[in-house]
Amino acid sequence: MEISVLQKARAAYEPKLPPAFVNGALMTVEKSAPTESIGDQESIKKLFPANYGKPILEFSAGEQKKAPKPINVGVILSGGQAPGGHNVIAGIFDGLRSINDKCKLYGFLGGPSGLVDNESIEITEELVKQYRNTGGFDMIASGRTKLETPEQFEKAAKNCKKLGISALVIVGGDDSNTNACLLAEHFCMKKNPIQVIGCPKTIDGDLKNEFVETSFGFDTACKVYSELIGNIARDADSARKYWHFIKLMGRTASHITLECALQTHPNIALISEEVAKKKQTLSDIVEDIVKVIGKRAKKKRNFGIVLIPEGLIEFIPEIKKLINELNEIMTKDEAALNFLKTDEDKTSFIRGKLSNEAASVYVSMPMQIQIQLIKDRDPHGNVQVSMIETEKLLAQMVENRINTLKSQGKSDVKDVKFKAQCHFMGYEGRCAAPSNFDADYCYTLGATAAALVGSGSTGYMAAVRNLTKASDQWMSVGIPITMMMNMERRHGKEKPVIQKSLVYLAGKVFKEFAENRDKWATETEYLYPGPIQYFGPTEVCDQPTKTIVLECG
Ligand code: FBP
Repeated sequence: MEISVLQKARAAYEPKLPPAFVNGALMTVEKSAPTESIGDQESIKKLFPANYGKPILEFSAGEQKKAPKPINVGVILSGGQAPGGHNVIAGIFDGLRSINDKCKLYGFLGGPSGLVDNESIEITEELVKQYRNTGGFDMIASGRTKLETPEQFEKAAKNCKKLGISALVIVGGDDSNTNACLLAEHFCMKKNPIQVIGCPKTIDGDLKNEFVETSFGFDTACKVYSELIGNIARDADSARKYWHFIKLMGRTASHITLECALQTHPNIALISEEVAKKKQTLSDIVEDIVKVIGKRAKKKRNFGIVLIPEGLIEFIPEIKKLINELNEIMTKDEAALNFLKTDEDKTSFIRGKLSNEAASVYVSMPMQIQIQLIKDRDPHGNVQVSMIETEKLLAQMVENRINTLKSQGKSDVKDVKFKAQCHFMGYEGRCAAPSNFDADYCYTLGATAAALVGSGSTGYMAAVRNLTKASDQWMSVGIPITMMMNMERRHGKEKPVIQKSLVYLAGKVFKEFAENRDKWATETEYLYPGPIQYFGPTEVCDQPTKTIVLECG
């Protein structure tokens, strides 16, 4: 297989490991006092009697006395791709080899379904070599099957037994790690000694808390999007005729939009969590954008950049209410809806079932958006926000509003010449070659997962602390997954879940943005971060995100 020149050079990159791994993944473990879940302690304790209250584990260099017996481990990549996944696998592989040369690593294919359907490959030295420091999850592929029923757990146990697997590493987001903990608990209760370890992955950056500083992939994805936004901003300032509406992935949370705003200084960045707090309507948002467009036009700046988080519409209270009603109708009337052939028939059926308030919001939207809002939900029951063209919805509504104001002779928009270009950035960044930060972090996460396996732990998430410092000060830890849990209502039932982290409006990251945004709105102070640099001075190549620096630095 032919590979690019950069890929060749990247293959030779040796990810930095904290000094604790100087003798490999056979380490000394220090235990904290027993822990509590972040909320609903009684309920979580009852649901996880075997795993609740475990201590935090901190690893330090141990003696390199190989384990007497080899361990067979299975790894699963779950959910959306995130840069660095292959380095997690490489870290587990090398870590296991340091425990015992005969340890074997199996990759379950296509995500959690591979474990249930027994589709796997053995991950060999040769295979790992081809994927070190590369982006993507293509070594074993990913999938979104939810691993949550006792039947699936039993199939998983049977398939592990066939391969002699005594530990699983599940690399995923908040939902997948919650399910990893349910699986760990199931095995403990069945007295099945299979260990289950989780790994924090998602470009969305919403799997973080007091114990996990960031999820892997966020760093690289934000850097890729920021490069592209910077390029578009420079084009905007060169042509001086377009407003660019850029929607950014991130599902529910606006962390990606906020980080990209700090990296590029756009004229407008909407933050869903703030929209919800201020209870803004869609027309309030449009009005705010039109105001900025009007002010810039007065300065002869008929161009600009608007960043829009992917999950925005779910945070607008009137649309949230509409989505809740749509979810109910789509569940209750699934058969009737499936019977209808055209999108027009479906949307008109739905309109008839909505409350008056929700129906008036629904019909106010362009037909394309009405159709997108009733597309299939993902296996976790979420609206597939990446399929809703919020950027086009806003650009269209802004244009309509400007035309209305112009027809009323309003002076605010007198100088406006509005032409929009719409973009959606998501898939462009999810499989990028990991930045040095993600390459190092992921390799360390993999090595930590191997150390957790070596120490006989289960129900833990691999984590690395001190990430804003140089890697020689990083600390490798195991966090009991129950510790990050609380109870939340999902699909009408109370469920134990890892709490999702949304943008904290009183936090330093949002404050930094809020203090600067008025200036960025009317001036043209774009920053052009340029492409990720893999080779060169550390201040150019090894910088973590502004988010993590402000939160943990
Ligand atoms: P995860 O939460 O699984 O990491 O997925 C991240 C993400 O990229 C979201 O930002 C986006 O909404 C979603 O995946 C898109 O899903 P899909 O890849 O199924 O289109």
